[in-house]
Amino acid sequence: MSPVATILHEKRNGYSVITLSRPDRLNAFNEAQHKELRAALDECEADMACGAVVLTGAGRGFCAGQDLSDRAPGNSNERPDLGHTLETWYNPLVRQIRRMPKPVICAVNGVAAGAGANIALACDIVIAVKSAKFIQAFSRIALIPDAGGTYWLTRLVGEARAKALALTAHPLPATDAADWGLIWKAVDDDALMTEVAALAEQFAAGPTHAYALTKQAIHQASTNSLDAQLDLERELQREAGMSDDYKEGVAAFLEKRPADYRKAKTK
Ligand code: LHQ
Repeated sequence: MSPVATILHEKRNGYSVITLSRPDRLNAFNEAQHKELRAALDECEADMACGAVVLTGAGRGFCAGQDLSDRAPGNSNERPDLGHTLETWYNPLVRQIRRMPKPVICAVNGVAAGAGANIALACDIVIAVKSAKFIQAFSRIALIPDAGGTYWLTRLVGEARAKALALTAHPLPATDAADWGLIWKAVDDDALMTEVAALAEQFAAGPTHAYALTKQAIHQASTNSLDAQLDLERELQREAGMSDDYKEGVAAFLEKRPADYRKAKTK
């Protein structure tokens, strides 16, 4: 019997949709799901025809983090090395999403808990259904936020809210998450995939390399000095300005027509 797929990877016109697919466990991660997700992301990274990646979940949840039945200490004296789990699976996943040279949109279709919440926050743009909740569930099981949680929370909502969310495991409604700037927006439940598809199509038709450079600059902004950031912008803009996409963008502007970046890519 072939193993059951734990993700679905659908290639659409110019972008990919990856769906975490263990709905009976709210798409909690086991090793198979990590492996399959990483392979799908590798494919998206290498595929020149893929201009954006959408990450979402099957069923009523987005992702409940680590599958706890896989990492239960049990009754024995042997304790699981969670640091090893992070080093092997979660940290490479977060790094892979971050460095993806095209926009990654997270379509949060339901509850996002534990590492599931923080993998969503690692994505470039997070759009959630209004009924979704973001839960830093870690303290309930005597752990600390991982998968970048302490990094995303502190930077996105500040120390006061970061500490309260992490220490209380308060289920933050998506509408509050949007008001606080933790995510881009919360939309009506039945509008999620239409909104996300429209955005992915916009990115698919857009200047992919400029998006990659923009991500790179923004990622470095919070740790760079102003001088270092200005230098970085100079270098990245130099690179952007040499591209066929820039040539096409300016030509389209001057000719008062929409830019055709797919055409520019084939030149
Ligand atoms: C689950 C899970 C789950 C297994 C729901 N595992 N089955 C990294 C490194 C290494 C190790 C440790 O962790 C980490 C990072 C982490 O992510 S730690 C945090 C792990 N996640 C959690 O603590 C969240 C656990 N889940 C929940 O608190 C609830 O399920 C939430 C609040 C997400 C949703 O609650 P409900 O809507 O009431 O759903 P439910 O609890 O009834 O769950 C539905 C089913 O999914 C249920 O199974 P059942 O057979 O009873 O229908 C749950 O057992 C299962 N499930 N999360 N993480």
